Amino acid sequence: MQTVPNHQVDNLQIEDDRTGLSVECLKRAFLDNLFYVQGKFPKIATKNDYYMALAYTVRDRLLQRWINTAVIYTDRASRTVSYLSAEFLMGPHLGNNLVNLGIYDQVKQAVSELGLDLEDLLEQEEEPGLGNGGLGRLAACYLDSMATLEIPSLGYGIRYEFGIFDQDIRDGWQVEITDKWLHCGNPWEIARPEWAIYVRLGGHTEAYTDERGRYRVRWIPFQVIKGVPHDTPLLGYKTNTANTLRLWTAEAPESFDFAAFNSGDYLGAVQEKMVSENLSKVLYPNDDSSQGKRLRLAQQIFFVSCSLQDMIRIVFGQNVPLEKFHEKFVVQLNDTHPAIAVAELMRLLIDEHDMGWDQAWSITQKSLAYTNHTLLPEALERWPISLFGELLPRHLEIIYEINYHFLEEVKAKFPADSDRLRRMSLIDESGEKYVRMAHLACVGSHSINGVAALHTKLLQQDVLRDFYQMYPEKFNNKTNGVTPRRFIVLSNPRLTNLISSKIGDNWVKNLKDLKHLEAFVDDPEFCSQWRSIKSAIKQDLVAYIQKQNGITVNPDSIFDIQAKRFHEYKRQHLNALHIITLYNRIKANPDIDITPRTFIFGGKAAPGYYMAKLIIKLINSIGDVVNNDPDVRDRLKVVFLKNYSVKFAQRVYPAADLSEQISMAGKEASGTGNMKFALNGALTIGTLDGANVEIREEVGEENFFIFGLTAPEVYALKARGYRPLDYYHSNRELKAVIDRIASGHFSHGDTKLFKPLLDSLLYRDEYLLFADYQAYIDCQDYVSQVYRDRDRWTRMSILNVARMGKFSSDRSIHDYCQDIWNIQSVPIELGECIQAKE
Ligand code: GL2
Repeated sequence: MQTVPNHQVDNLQIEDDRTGLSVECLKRAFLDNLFYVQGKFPKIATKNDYYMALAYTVRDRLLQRWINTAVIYTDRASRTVSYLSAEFLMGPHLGNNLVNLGIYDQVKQAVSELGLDLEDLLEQEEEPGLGNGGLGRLAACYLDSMATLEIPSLGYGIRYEFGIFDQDIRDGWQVEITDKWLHCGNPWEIARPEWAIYVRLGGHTEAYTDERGRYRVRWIPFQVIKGVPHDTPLLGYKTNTANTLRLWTAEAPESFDFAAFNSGDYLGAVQEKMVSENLSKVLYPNDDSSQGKRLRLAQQIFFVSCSLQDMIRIVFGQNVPLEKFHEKFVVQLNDTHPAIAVAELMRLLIDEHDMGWDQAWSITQKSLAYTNHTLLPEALERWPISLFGELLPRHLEIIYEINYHFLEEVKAKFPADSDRLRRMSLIDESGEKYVRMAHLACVGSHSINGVAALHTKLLQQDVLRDFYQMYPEKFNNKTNGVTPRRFIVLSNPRLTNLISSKIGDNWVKNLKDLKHLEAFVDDPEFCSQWRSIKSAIKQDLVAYIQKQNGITVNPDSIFDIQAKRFHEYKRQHLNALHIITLYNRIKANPDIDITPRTFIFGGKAAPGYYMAKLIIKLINSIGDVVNNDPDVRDRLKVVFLKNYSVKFAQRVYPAADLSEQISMAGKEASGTGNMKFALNGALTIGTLDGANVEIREEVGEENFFIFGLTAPEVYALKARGYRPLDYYHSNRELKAVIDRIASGHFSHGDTKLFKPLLDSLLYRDEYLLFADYQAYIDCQDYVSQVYRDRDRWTRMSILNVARMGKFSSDRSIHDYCQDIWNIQSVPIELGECIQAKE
């Protein structure tokens, strides 16, 4: 950056143009950007022009902090967390930046004085949907917390041209539409072509002896891809720290193969460019499952190699010797998607930087830490050796060598236990050979953590048991958290204001302070304000549903919401069985007294996941019947809100009365939606799964609706031999529900449509819906009864919010810093960079 003399920095001109926060200054800057960046004037400007002008106005204010932060980190060579993640589900940036800069109200006023509505402009932002669900959103919450806690950090990932698909619903079925989030440009990022990095793929290796007589390996690749970083500043809440999200775009090293071009083969010349760019084209839309596709492995090595090489560039740039890589960087692997980092860092240190094996291994292990996010066997990544070796021949050799040393260690610790060697090997040799990425991550990291207490326990007892016995000291738990900035302050301003009017606003940074709300739980005025806020937010959602779905919803009904990815283990269909149970009761007795409910669903299914898509169809079909049956008399409504996203989630969480967290125990690693709902005053109906266990512990069991089998009970039942048909035959209401679906009642008489789903329940029921059915229905009946006592419900809601302090991502990040990263905060003073230069 060019040095600016001090007298000019203090000069009002600079303040006003780029950094000033007054309403007048914001207005001027906004019009300036409209003119100079968008090339428009108000009469012909589109809404998007206005959004862009505002985004640039806000970005200018971030840049001042971002550059200050970078200067200080560089000068001090600060220890830095690299968070490697194939997904970052950031959500819209504008609103969050306004909150974190503390200028939401000024900007609202500024645009309103220009005749515009801030909410309208916020709506305009295309969200970067670069993630599937919880795992990607967690990464985003963690970046927010790291900036807020002033922890130097870099988020590294892929800048997918197409993020998670847009979901439309046609005739009740999910239809996928490509997500063109970049079509109007992205005002938040800055491309850094000068820091491009080259990544090799394919080809073969050759052994040679170097000038010092050492055995070395040379990798002759088939293809080289160029990675171009695109940086987005991420500002902490009311701090000057702005960290960086660095996402890589794949390009061909040269735009044209000139040899092919000159020989007239134009298309052949462009071919390489197209093949290369494919790498960062699209996000794989599978949540919690892996399909072993070549392009996916290529994406993983691409972003991991770019990121590690970038870190090495930074290490050299800050005059840190490479032997101290692990002192400068700690690299957190967000699931196994970046686990190839173990082999890639070894390769970089040994082949490219001349280091010996032992030292390289020590640096690798000290640098890397691995977070596991799943207990589902289908999500544990493994790559067929043939595919792996073809794409990454050198990495395969390195993995074989790591495996050799590792199995020697296992033999030494557990002599004469060949079965253990087979189980723990980095290579699965039971049939076709595979590389096991979770094993690679465990062996190459100094820390292995789960994301909720129960999840970590189950990893230790089951999925990673051998590794726990081998390295007990590596294992630790870090219960997930969510950022209160986006998920209360931004998304629920009414609740935020009420809370702050009573206890001040410290809770935004210290979420445990919410406990001071408990003092008001018996204050009738406060309770009535609490209730009217929920009611007003529900009214907003009613209007939205009316507009989007054309369904009229009763705002006084229980807003019973299940919003998350569609997956059989999450059991949206158990929720559907409850709806039909109530419907059957009404059909049998139209005058029955039931508490009115609105069942709201949101979420996408992986495009190739047939059963999940059939569950979406079932819910929509139930809605079509129930919503239009005169017997129901508006006591039940079923609403499917299409295209669930972060933007949308922010609208939905605040409106919920009841949060559905009903996965089969032992399957949901943590869940984070459960936290966002409870933080907004919803009560939870849930199983003892994932973080539900800890949420219940915190809010008190009397304020949580628990039901169903526990994880050990699930295992025991399965071990005994589970027979869903027995439940079907012995439970009258359950049988009536299944029969109602089978009869074609929800499918215009078509008895085949839902047969695959019914058969899967009647003859397998892998996720034990039938076993949990009665407990669920009983619990829901209890919910309906409690809801009628409005004072009691309000009290429970307040206590839920007051006791959610543990689930701030600030707490999670604080724990990572202490137990895994060994890193301290680096406060940023504004202006220091300029003074430091003088
Ligand atoms: C997940 C888990 O399924 C979910 O329970 C957890 O809260 C998040 C974040 O830790 O990670 N694992 C996974 O693969 N996805 C998740 O959401 N997609």
